[in-house]
Amino acid sequence: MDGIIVKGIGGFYYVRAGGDNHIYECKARGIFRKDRITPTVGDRVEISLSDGKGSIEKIYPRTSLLIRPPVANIDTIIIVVAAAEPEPNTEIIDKMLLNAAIAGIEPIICINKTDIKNADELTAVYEQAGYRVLKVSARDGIGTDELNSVLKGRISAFAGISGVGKSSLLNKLTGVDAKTGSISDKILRGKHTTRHVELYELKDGGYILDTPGFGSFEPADIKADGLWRYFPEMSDVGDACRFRGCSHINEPGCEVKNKLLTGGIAQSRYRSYVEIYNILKEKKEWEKK
Ligand SMILES: Nc1nc2c(ncn2[C@@H]2O[C@H](COP(=O)(O)OP(=O)(O)OP(=O)(O)O)[C@@H](O)[C@H]2O)c(=O)[nH]1
Ligand SMILES: [Mg+2]
Ligand SMILES: [Zn+2]
Repeated sequence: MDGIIVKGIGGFYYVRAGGDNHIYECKARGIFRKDRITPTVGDRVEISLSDGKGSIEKIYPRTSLLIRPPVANIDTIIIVVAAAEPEPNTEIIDKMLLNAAIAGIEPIICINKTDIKNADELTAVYEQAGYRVLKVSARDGIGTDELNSVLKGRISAFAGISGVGKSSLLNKLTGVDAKTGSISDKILRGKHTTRHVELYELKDGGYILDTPGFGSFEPADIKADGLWRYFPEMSDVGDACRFRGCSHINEPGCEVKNKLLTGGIAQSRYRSYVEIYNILKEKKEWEKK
């Protein structure tokens, strides 16, 4: 029987399989450990049943694999941002966009809490950069139909820092009561509300993953000199600079700088570029030692 791993806890994998969408508790066969393959949430698998006990027999090839959070076959990363409370942090957003691009997964920006503040400026920055932006309010149910149609039939993951409303959106979309918490609760406890990795089935088909609030950035295995290619609004001009191999930081005749001056690249986006460029450069220097 074929299915999909929707949750993994303490060596057990929970596989949704069969026509009735039953969830089977399964163990993984030892062969996977030998081959160093770890069954991962999102994996499409073949399971067998004996005496009511499930066993994962086969893991089908993955289309993508994220390490943090560990999840396979994600089609779309929904970067959830709040229009306010907490204030959007463009550097964190840009790092998440980069991480998605490196993983080869399409990112979409979803601005929540538009009932508190309009998000026109932020929307303009990211639409100009070439990303798809959705404006929603989990509280008032605004924009959730459009979000739903984007997610339909795909496996998607919510990413975003704590308190932006990932779990609240998930509740709206699935009817599942994922844990939500008020910001003050979180500050008091100093902890995130959502802790484990789980795929939830959407009402219209497809799966959504609620991930613990994360905004960290691991300098990935890309070179500083190729970073600009991951910024869509730079990738179309970065080859036209006066100097080949232009870093778009200080060189004269830089087309990226020109585009920045004429407003074709947002200041905040360019700031993130320089910041990440420096992180990647420092990492390389450090590795040389
Ligand atoms: N005004 C307003 N408040 C919202 C909206 N969506 C969520 N909230 C509130 O924001 C707070 C945080 O929401 P959560 O859904 O727990 O946020 P989260 O992103 O899951 O946070 P973590 O699990 O810690 O990563 C809660 O108090 C929600 O009620 C919204 O659209 N408008
Ligand atoms: Mg949550
Ligand atoms: Zn340049």
